Amino acid sequence: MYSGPAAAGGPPRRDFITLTLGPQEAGGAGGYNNSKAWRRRSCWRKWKQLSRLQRSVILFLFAFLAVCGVISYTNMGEAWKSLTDKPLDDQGTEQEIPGLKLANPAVLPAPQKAEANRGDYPELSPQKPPKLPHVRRGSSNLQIKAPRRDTRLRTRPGTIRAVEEPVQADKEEKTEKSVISWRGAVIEPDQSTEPPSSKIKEPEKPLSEEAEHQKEPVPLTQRQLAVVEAFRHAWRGYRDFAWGHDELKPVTKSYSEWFGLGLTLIDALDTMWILGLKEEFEEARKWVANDLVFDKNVDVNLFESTIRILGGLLSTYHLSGDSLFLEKAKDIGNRLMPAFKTPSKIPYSDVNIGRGTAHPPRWTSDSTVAEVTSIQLEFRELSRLTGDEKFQKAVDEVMKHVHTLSGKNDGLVPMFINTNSGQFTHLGVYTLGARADSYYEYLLKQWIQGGKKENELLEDYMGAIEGVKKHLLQKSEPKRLTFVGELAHGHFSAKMDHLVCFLPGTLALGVHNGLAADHMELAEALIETCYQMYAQVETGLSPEIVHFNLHAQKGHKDVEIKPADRHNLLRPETVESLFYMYRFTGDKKYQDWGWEILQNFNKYTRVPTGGYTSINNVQNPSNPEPRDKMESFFLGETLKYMFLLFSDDIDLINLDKYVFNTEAHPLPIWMPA
Ligand code: DMJ
Repeated sequence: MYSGPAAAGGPPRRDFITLTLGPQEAGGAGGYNNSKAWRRRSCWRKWKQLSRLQRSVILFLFAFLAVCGVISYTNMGEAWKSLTDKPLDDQGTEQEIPGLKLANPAVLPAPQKAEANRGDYPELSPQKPPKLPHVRRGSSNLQIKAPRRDTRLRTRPGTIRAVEEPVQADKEEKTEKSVISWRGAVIEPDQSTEPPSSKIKEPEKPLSEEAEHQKEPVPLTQRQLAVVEAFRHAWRGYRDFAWGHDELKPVTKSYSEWFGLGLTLIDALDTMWILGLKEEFEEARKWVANDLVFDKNVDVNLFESTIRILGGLLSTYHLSGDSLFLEKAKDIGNRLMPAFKTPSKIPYSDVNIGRGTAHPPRWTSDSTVAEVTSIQLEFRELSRLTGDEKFQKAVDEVMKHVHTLSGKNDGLVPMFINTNSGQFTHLGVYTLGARADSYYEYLLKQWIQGGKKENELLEDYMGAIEGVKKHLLQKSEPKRLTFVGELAHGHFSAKMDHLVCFLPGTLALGVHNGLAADHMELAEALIETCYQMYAQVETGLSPEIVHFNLHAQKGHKDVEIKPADRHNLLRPETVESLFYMYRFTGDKKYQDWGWEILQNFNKYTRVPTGGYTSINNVQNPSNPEPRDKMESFFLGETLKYMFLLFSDDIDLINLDKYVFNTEAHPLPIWMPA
């Protein structure tokens, strides 16, 4: 305690008095006094007993701490705000959050801190999807999945009703965009997807690396398992007797070459992926990596090698995310480009991929219309992936040219086009079968691929379907089956190729994408006809070509078969359309029809030592006459569509994300950036 003026000039006594006497004084009689008033007085006494220097130092320290406290409080508040204002999915690394670095990390609440630091752990970071196979469904542990970026629920239960849900959901989505699904019939071409021209500028990633969602594995159905078994059986034959060659000859346990490029193996890659056949896929991948060489002095057909090889490699790249397949796709894509060096820019049919030369068939300078107009999905996608416009430019030019050509009949095209003049030839003959079929298919599919913005494609497609209705549709007797015939110089022929059976599926796909509702009625009628092309035949398998009866005759069915047409090549078109019809309607009869067809393939075309064979006579169950050839599309298309048909999982190649090329290789629909 300060002793007063009497002590002035004497030694300062207060240090000792205060520090030593205080408590004793307070407790004078040994009693304990802890009252607030006493404590306040005591502190004040202590403070007063300090020297001025001591008091200044203490005050300075307090002031300093107070300033630091204010600064750090402000920064922490900002950091907190930036964390809580951002959606959780957008919160990336610390560096991305302004202010967070300045804050004292130790005081941040734990969950946000963990989220903000995800970038410290690459395996958890959304920017770096693991390049490893993932499990999607059942045994399909090959599939790469990008980590979840969007938490919206997409999983659908595996029931038929679940198939109907997307129709409803789709309707709602489309209402927002002023587009009505097939039950409506309004087209709004201006969807929110990017135009191809702007998508082409930058190389793209595979779809598997886009925002995808994890979902519960969907168990395979019994019928899907039967397809897996069939595939394995077919693959065993190919592996044992034709490995690395184009096609298996299962009866003679040998192989045939067409291009010498392992056609069956490449065509089957994405089917193995989709079926979840990991070991088979890995083995085939090794062959692609080590043995697939395009630098060969060999003539290949532009169309066939585009849809099977380029298409197969691109889709496998998308499903697996494995850049090996993109590299191979680029290689073959570049090697096919000389085909477009023609006076008219309509490509030649054949290319020598080793020499870089191209030519038409020896007997003509014509190309087939379906061939030059059914390579677009693949080349356009190659441009999008590589950022190199030349592929897309070349094929778009063909479409633009064909759009303007005369010689069409209400949207129906002739079968040939001349590579010098660029004009249609052999005018007056119209079919939806061989040589014209996929022209119509690709009009619609390119329009879908490009985000429904290329109006000329849509116009040509809609016009062509009107042409089909006007000129080619008839009903048979006695069952009144609706079928698509042919027109030759004004004369109707009741002939229909099995190839035409792609049409119901394509029509249904168009309606799913907002096109006229009456196309769905036509699709339903036509798929019934295609099924009858199997059901009315002795083996339950369709011939290559049928003729329909236009007049009722006692004892005659609707379907007549000429001796030259009674072979079956294991073609996919009917199964393909059954898949689309089931996906969009959920009507189980389509699955049942497909199941019958699979059983008949097993009964009449399965070769015990491995593989399936095309047959010569679908009308003779006791001897269908094996032709000793398994076409690559049996693995690339027929069994793939079977497997998809028997699935209730609409996300198993979601048709709002992928469009199948004409060889059943799914390619992504271009989404907005
Ligand atoms: C396949 O190569 C393709 O589906 C093509 O469009 C038509 N021919 C076969 C299948 O039948």
